[in-house]
Amino acid sequence: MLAKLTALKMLPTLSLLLLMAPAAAFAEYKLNLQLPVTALGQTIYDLHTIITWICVVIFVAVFGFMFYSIYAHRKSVGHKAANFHEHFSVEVAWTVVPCIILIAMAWPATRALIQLRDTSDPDLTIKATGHQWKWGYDYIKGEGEGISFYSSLSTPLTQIEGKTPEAIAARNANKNYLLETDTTVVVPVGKKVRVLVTAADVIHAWWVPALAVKQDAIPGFIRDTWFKAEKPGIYRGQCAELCGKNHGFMPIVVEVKSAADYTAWVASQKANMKKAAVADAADKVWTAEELKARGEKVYAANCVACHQPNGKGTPPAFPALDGSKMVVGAKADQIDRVLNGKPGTAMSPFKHLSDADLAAVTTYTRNAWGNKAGDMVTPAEIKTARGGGGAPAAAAPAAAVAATAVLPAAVYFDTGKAAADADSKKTLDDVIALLKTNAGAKVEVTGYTDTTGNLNQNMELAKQRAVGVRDALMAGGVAKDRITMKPPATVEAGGDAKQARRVDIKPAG
Ligand code: HEC
Ligand SMILES: [Cu+2]
Repeated sequence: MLAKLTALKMLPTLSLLLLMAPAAAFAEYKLNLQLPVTALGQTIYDLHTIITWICVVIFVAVFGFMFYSIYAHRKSVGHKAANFHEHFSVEVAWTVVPCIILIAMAWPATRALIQLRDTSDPDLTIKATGHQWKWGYDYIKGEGEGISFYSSLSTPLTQIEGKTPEAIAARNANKNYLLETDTTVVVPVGKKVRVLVTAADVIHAWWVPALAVKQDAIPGFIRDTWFKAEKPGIYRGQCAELCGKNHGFMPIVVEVKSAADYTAWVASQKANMKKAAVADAADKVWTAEELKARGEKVYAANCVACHQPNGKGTPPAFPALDGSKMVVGAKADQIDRVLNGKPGTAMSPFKHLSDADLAAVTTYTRNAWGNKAGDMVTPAEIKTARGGGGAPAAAAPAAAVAATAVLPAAVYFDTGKAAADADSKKTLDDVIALLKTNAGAKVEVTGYTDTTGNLNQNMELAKQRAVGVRDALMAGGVAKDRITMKPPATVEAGGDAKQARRVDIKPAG
């Protein structure tokens, strides 16, 4: 009897032990959140810990009290039930005490939530766009502005399929299995990074636990979040929204670097972009060999996951390109399939690759393995297929434009107006005149906004102003394919409001 009683009295202690046991038993499997590397992340982590313990204490106290009461006052020991109703002080106590506990928990939690939403005054802004199934990144403000790339899963398909003992061993040894990408988001340490999150097809979510960010990416909307990493390192995350069959195959890797390393990274990215722009100049004459060599790389980076390095695919899910009638057949069909994909299948559009990359990869597949089409696809053919239309632009160098005093030009808008102000009409006329005399010159158009007010509305207005400028240029006789529309950019809040309602026209390239 007494033994039974002590055992029962120990129940709460036992349940607490049970709660903690797994942590001791599987030390290498962490049963907690990832360690945060941002101050706000630490706040969230601490909140989670303290609130969990508050819950544990309440749980133990309530159940301890309940079990004790049931046991000590049972009928078999002759206990007589007390019979009272409406005990004023008890009722007040059990209303007030939980209220105080709830407020004590909600207060710091709300403060953290408000901080979480405060995306003002970032040092740099990056746009993350979810695609089925990869992430696209555009650095749109701050050092690194203009850098833009895609980031795809880099875990080899053999490891994912695990068909051989070697592949399974490799998978087991791979610490970053399904958490590794071909390119990484690089950011400087100790700087406030604002991330604009959106999606191109279905809802995704940008989630990096160590940075305490998790934001849904919704097509047609721009949401934002931020983080300020306090420790250099590599932090991994995933898409956190069930976004289709390869939902688990679009990880996120953020590399936090020191200021100097970040600057070096920006410089190397920009140098690569310049090199690529020079290498892909519209007037470049490609040889079949050059295209094939480049195509092999493009294929390795974009197509092997499904069509395999040997071009055999994994039928029936992924058809072989080696020996495919479409690949060695009419160029136009193949270009269309690669450019636009096939809706409803895993063959998604590859429009985001450059003309040169697409020409290279189609040329490569037409002539690799057993395929012997013996011809080549040029970037100009891709351009035509894109609907860019017409003959390639006459080869007047863009530098001719940069050398004049007209560009870059800024067109200003009055508050709330969709039409340019009077001075700017003259600027537009100058730009049109300039473009008429430089037949090959192209321009980039960027609308600006600031960080005050409603972000989506601002972005929409900036876009409308940019479209207004493009339409004005087109009305002046400038062909549409000579105007590249850039994503809206932001100026610092608190600056000259006029600058936040401008549209820049810059020489392209
Ligand atoms: C995510 C998987 C995936 C990736 C990556 C992929 N494809 Fe495909 N591809 C497919 C599927 C699935 C089909 C079959 C579509 C269908 O049902 O007709 C296909 C079909 C094709 C076809 C038509 C073949 C035929 O005989 O009908 C070509 C050409 C092709 N892909 C080229 C490429 C190229 C080039 C790349 C890289 C730039 C690429 N694919 C990347 C999945 C993929
Ligand atoms: Cu996703």
